[in-house]
Amino acid sequence: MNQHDLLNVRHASLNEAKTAMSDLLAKRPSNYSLDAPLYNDPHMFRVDMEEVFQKEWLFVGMTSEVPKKGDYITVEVGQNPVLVVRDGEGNVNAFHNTCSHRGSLICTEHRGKVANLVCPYHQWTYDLKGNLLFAGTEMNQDFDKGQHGLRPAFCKTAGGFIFVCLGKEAPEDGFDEFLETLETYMEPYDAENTKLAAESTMYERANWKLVLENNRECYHCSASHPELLNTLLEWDDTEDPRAPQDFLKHYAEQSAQWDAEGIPHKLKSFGEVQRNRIVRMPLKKDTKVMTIDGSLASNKMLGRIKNPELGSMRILHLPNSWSHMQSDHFIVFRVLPISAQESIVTTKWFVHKDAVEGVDYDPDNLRKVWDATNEQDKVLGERNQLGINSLGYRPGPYSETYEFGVINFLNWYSNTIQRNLKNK
Ligand code: 3BY
Ligand code: FES
Ligand code: FE
Repeated sequence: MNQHDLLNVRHASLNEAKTAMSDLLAKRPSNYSLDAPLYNDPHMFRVDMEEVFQKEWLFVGMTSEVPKKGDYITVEVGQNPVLVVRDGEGNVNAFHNTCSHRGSLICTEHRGKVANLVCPYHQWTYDLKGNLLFAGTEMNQDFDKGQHGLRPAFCKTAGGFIFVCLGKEAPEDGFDEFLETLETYMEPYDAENTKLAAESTMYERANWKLVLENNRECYHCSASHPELLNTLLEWDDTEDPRAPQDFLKHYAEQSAQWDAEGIPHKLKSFGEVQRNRIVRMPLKKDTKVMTIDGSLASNKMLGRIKNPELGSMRILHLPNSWSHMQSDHFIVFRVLPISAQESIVTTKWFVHKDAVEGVDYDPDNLRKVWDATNEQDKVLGERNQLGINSLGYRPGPYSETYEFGVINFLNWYSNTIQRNLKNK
């Protein structure tokens, strides 16, 4: 496709965009970056929203953010406001955050606590399972409350993670198997007994896929992430062919201890082309966690953990999350698209629920490395977007050793879009 053809794509209607997208994806070389419209065209973006973000499982938050009955968080998946609330039985439920009366938002904050879900417009009131309890006294006599509950979204939790799916049906693709393993790998952390210690919300002028691509490789790390590289080893997993002898020795020593302590660490991957993966990676020798100097950030270790050197357990969930679980705190990342060239990246740091701010941990120290790293990655992503918008942009080749994670991500993306477009 030449640049003129690519520009024509910008004017296509949504259906034409779907056809154009299928064609672009079907003929793309899988080791090359995508054609520009897939990163910057508003119609293509709508297809991403319909076929990926409105159909696939998404990471939204952690169960410890809604520890008690009536605690809720809200999240915006494109134009879809979603609310996630803990009910009286301890279950976490997700609903479209839109009232069954005339559609107003119900929960207007990003987190809070309620007895029931009360719409601020005309006070229709729903219980924590989404049943309509009260619709004022003004409705007709034949009004059936049973027909007007909140619209649920699929919601699953495992190992403290909350996932939602806005589709008509929830895709499987190894997801339950991933959740079972997540439960096992997260057991030492007792994520339910953690608390949110710090949060950052970053607005980035970059397509969501550029944010993900950037995260899926460390090719850029040595030039851009001095703070992160105080502790992070650049290999993406312990089977990385680039890993040198001294890394393998360090890993052998650490993993022998982890095995003795019953701490899971082996690489597991699920679904198509590693849609989900979990692996524990050691951090650099003589460092414990991702702080500036590698020393612990909190005095209270998580869960049943005794060994401060648990490296970082990395959990990937395409399309929108990665994380770093360490001995004294963990960090989760969530990407949500706003438009073709805008995304929101949310980072949250969790510590033991009994750790006391200012006594056991200093939030500034806790977040310093990843605040710096996120800022650096934002600049990289935004520059990437600007260059891709140029008439001079042509898809370029990925390094198969350094950028295999990017190749996997785009293969997952491409397969998912093509499959979902066919299944409609
Ligand atoms: O967060 C990660 O998974 C790392 C850090 C930078 C690149 N990425 C592979
Ligand atoms: Fe919610 Fe009217 S829109 S009560
Ligand atoms: Fe980075």
